Amino acid sequence: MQNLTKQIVIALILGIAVGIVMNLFFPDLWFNRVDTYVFTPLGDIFLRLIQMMVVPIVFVSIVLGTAGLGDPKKLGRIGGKTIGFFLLSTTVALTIAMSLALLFKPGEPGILDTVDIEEGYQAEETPSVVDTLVNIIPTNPIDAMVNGEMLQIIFFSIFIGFALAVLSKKTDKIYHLFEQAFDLVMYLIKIIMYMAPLGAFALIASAVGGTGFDAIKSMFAYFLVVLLALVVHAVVTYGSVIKFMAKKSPIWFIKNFAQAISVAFGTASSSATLPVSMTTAQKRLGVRESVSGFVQPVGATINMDGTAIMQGVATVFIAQVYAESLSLTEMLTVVLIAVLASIGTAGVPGVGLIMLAMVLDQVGLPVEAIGLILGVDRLLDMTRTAVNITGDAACALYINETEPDLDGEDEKPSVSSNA
Ligand code: DAS
Repeated sequence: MQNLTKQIVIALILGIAVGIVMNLFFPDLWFNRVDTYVFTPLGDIFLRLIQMMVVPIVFVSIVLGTAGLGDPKKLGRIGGKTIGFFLLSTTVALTIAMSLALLFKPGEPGILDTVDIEEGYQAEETPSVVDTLVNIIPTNPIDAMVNGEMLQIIFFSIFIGFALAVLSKKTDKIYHLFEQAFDLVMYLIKIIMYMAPLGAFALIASAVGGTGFDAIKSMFAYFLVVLLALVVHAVVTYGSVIKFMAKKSPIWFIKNFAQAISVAFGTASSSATLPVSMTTAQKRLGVRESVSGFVQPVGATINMDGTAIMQGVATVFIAQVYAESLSLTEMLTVVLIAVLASIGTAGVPGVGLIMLAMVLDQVGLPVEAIGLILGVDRLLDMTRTAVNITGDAACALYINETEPDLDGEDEKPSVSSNA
């Protein structure tokens, strides 16, 4: 397990211990002094650092993710099939996630509705579905960035990325500028994530100190529902794709792709796992290099089913802890944002949590509640990253088995007969 992961797990355990001791033996001291002047400010500092990076990372990574797809005219059928598969599978992932969260209610009985919530917090009235879709188009993109209108920022970013893809060489300097901006943003996030253990300690201690064992119960209920959704999506969705669309055995797929899955789990980074997942898909699953070379890098950039699952469960969970119910429009907004945001979610540790802050903000839920789930997020990050890259490989296998050899393509390598 990575060093940062160990630190966060230790911070989680220490935070729970401190929270329980303060909640049981020093409640007055806790509320009047310790939490007010130490833990809450520390947690808020970490959350504000995360929120500070949302607009930059969404804008830069979605522009690059879209531009990286290449000229739509040249994407051809494989490109269209791949992107269609990714958007559909992420939508299915979110549907599974939110359905299970609504079914098992991990956030009830609404522990935070009895604790002082952010002054004046009220779930904002959300517009109708039609208004939500029309409002995606920003009348002033700079204004959208200033006000954190994320759907408008995402739309504008996709538009720019599309133009960069079509204009290609004419705008390669701008493209490289975005590449450098991406490296800058990811470096800043890396620095912020070093504060994650301290942030996790402060936020979970504050949550447990304020609500006692209820916070721990809610946190682990959330953890279990996310894990369940990840397993259901991997087994049902990917299993069906492999069996009925790629006409292969899911058991054979898992046995041969297990090495890449374990690297993704260990690194919590799709990007770091990409070389292994591509080699494994080509050598063990028999995916042609040309298919693997397009589908998996694109998938590592724009296809994050595991991350979308966390965001879907977390949003419903946090609404429940504040005893709020999400309207159909709000749930559709979550799906739309999470699917579009997955285009920009970079394949590095912890970035899904940053995107979650954006999703919560867009449906009027307080970002502070991330404190309830931050402690277990790193463990979930490892699991959801494994799902992210498995989805990319399942798509690559499906494309490989259903698309004829491309011009001059290398022959499809023979794969063991027990496939
Ligand atoms: N760790 C990210 C990845 O590499 C996913 C996430 O943060 O949700 O896929």
